[in-house]
Amino acid sequence: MYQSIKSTFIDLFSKEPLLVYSPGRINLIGEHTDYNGGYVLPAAIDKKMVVAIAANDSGIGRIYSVDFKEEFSFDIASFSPKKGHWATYVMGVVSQLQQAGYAVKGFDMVFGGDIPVGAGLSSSAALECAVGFALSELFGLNIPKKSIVHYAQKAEHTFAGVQCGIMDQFASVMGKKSHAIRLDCRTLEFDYFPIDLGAYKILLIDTQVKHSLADSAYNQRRLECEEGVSAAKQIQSDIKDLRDVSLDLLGQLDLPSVVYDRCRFVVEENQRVLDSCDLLSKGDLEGFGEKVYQSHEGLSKLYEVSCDELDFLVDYTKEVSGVLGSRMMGGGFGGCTINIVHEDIIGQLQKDVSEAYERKFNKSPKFYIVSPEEGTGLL
Ligand code: GAF
Repeated sequence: MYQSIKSTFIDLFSKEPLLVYSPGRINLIGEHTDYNGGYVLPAAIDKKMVVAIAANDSGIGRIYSVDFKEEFSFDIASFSPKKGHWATYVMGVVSQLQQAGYAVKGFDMVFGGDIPVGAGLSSSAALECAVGFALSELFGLNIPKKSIVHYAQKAEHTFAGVQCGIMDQFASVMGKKSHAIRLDCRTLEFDYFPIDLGAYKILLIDTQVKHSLADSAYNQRRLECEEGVSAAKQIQSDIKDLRDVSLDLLGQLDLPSVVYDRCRFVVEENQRVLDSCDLLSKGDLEGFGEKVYQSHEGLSKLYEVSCDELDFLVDYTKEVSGVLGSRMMGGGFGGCTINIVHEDIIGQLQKDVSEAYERKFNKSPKFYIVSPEEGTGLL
């Protein structure tokens, strides 16, 4: 993959590029907690977005997408968002760096990778992070890695129009082999949490669907959480985020039932992250698996970000011995489930799930066995 991106670059621009990568991510548990000041447990994976880049003298950003087989150019000195177009993720990061006072000059870029798009593995965050890191390296900007995380997130807000939390970009940049990142999304304090699942593997099952309401529903969930926080502040003024709200306090608030359900999910999910870390530290994989199933139940019934395909896949595994836990992962409305599966049954499970899923939805799922890997770097 790296070689083909590099040779595409040389064919198009007739010079040697700098090559950088940034990975996609999984999340073991802690969904929709990041923008509520809570905890998450993600990891970078061995699926990457790769950027080949070199400077030009023309003040133009020239980008070629290997996957879309399409070129796009913009004037570095004057440009605006192009929502819905892949180039907006690149331009969003350039814009953030410029606003922070970094001198970004003209560049030629080719990007591509093996993170499936729309599968909930954060291909867009990986692209943003790769672009931030590539520009920093190319122009000697020395941008700290945590700032790249921040600019990539802001690019998503301003140029893609999704009010995402910090998890995806943080995991992509800061990932570490064999470890998850236990991240406090309010303070950004984190530690690397060793992931040793013994004979169990992390199997992602890709529904191959991405329902179109995903972005607007995501922003809507954020607003519902903020409504809960505003009501809680009336009673307890030191509350900053849903992370500070107890179930007890939540029960005292006069909230519309939908808002109550959303907030209840977040409060419970946040606790599940902390409990899961305790369980994993003790090697209690069964206990962790139960938390994973509970997480899905909440995402589906209270937070309502699941869909028939995801629910089907999770329910299917409940009958299979050798699966410890399963849940939808990421923003929702499609993408992948994450499953903790004994290595001896993975082959059979894939076969059985494929048949059942095809019968029900008339399409085939995809499977990826993944493990925690290193974050953003030079190739
Ligand atoms: C998406 C967002 F980008 C993340 O910030 C996070 O909120 C996630 O959905 C849900 O946990 O991936």
